[in-house]
Amino acid sequence: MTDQLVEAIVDMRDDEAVAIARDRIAAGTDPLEILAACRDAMAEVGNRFESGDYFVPELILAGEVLRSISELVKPLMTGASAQATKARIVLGTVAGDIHDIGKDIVFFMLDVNGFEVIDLGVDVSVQTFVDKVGELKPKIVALSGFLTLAYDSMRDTVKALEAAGLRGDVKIMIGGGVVDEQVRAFTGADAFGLDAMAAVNRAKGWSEAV
Ligand code: B12
Repeated sequence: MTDQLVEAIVDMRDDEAVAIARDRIAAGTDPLEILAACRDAMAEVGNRFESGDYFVPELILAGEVLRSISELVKPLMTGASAQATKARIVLGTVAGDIHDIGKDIVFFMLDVNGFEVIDLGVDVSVQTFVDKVGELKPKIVALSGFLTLAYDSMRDTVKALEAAGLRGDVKIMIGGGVVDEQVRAFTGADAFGLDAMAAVNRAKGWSEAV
């Protein structure tokens, strides 16, 4: 089935894409459905980039459209269940990777669900994660990354937390690009998640268990 929003994003009709998202919001469409359409569109933009039909400017434009749409959608998600702080979470995009749109959505969803989230930003060095975990003593560390090389950075970060004697104090989840059980095992993280709701559900499970 073709989706007008997906097509508009993929075809770089940025104003139209934002207008369609606005209309859907006005019509009461579930914000998660709108984000799912964005994800499909980004996957197709990624495919075209890989096949040489699109270049970095298209990635940038698609990223900007997605950011505009997620800004529209975010306020609708505040109903999720803002309640007392559940647990402190340190979040960041790992070393060598600057993709932050997915991470920012994860930040937002954790925040509105009552977690205290400290966002370290993008291209976060292994040492910064170690320093911040030592200083802030979070219960959970959330590592984001969209590049294949991010898997190495995730693994290095987990190993460095271990070496610093901090691994036993935290649960670690990873997410971003193509993550699965194999990647989780490679990195040494405790869990992986495919979207922001998975991050929230995992964090809820962990904060209730500890
Ligand atoms: C937009 C984009 C960019 C933008 C990023 C803008 C920004 N501020 O983030 C720009 C133009 C900067 C960019 C740059 C590059 N990019 Co880029 N980019 C993309 C694109 C098209 C979309 C990514 C995105 O934002 N998706 C939208 C979000 C919302 O997606 P989402 O997956 O639904 O997000 C959810 C999950 O990821 C999850 N999640 C995220 N973090 C976490 C964390 C945890 C703990 C959990 C549980 C869940 C979780 O929750 C999110 C919300 O629900 C992807 C293609 C794709 N298929 O993803 C390529 C892609 C990721 N980029 C790619 C490449 C190659 C690059 C460049 C190297 C290009 C270049 N030659 O310069 C550079 C790398 C720069 C760097 N060092 O990081 C490749 C990566 C290939 C690979 N496997 O390594 C991809 C896959 C494109 C492709 N198919 O080739 N890129």
